[in-house]
Amino acid sequence: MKRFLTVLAILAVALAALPAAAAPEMVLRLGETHVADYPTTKGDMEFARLVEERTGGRIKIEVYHSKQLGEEKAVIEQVQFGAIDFTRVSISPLAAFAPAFDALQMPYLYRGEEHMWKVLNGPIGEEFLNSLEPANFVGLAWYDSGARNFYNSKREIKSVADLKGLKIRVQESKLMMGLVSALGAVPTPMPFGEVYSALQTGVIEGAENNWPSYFSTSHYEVAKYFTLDGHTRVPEILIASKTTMDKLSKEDQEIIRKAAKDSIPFQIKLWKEFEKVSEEKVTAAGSIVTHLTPEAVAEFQKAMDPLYSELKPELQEMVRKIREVQ
Ligand code: GTR
Repeated sequence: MKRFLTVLAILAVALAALPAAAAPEMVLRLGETHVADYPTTKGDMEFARLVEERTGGRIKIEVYHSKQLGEEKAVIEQVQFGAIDFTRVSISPLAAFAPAFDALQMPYLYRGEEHMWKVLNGPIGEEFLNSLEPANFVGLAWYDSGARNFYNSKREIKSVADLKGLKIRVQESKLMMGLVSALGAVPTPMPFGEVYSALQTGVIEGAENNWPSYFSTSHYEVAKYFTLDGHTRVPEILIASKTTMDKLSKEDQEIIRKAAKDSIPFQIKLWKEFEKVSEEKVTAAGSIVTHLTPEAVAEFQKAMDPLYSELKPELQEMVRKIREVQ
């Protein structure tokens, strides 16, 4: 009995010495459309982990993946109102709230991936992150999203003519509607989560996205023709509600900004790995991948000319600056 009591006493002393798990003072929410094991969602989670660690557990960010808080556009609206604290989105739908962002997602704008990162990591990228405040957002960080390509259920696309008349789903973005129209196809804007069944039932015949999204949404099961036309590189962005940020101390705002930036290399690394896995998986599952000839690429690029000439002068000026970045 005595021995038992001694053990109990030791245990009690040991337990009392353990630091109590601090309950967070603030729990914030981040909305994400992708599933939990998607590289971008893991980037969000890394951001949340860094914030929690660097605030000693005072600020906890809960990541609601798989559209639990709604589709992309609806979540952006709620972040604008301050009802949701953070989200990670493609800049395509964000451009409806901050039109200058169209300049960053013009077709065939970047000479390649390296050029895009030079732009995003330089003064232009910083200017865009800071430009969101009048719309009540705080731009935190850029994430990788590869290049977007067309895929469809009907036929191989080897030239612009092959796209003619195809009903192609686009994000809720005017620019993307114009892009698809310029190629002679019929743009159909629709939330991301509705694309699979729309392809399956024939409401649409195609869509466009990067390898990871094509794979992770299983669109490859219902649209097996994938053409590597790389029409756009659309960066993704982590944003906060300015309403939320304004409630925080300057120090905590800084922790959040830095944590977001520090999560970028992690997201990019996972992105690269998952791009490869996605390509392998869809090919093994029977997707037919078409590489364009240089002539066909030139034809796709030429078809985009009207989109550039229709841009507002200040956006044309931004495009010029982006192209100058070496
Ligand atoms: C993905 C992107 C999502 C969403 C989706 C779409 O590549 O990561 O945020 O914009 O495309 O096409 O709706």
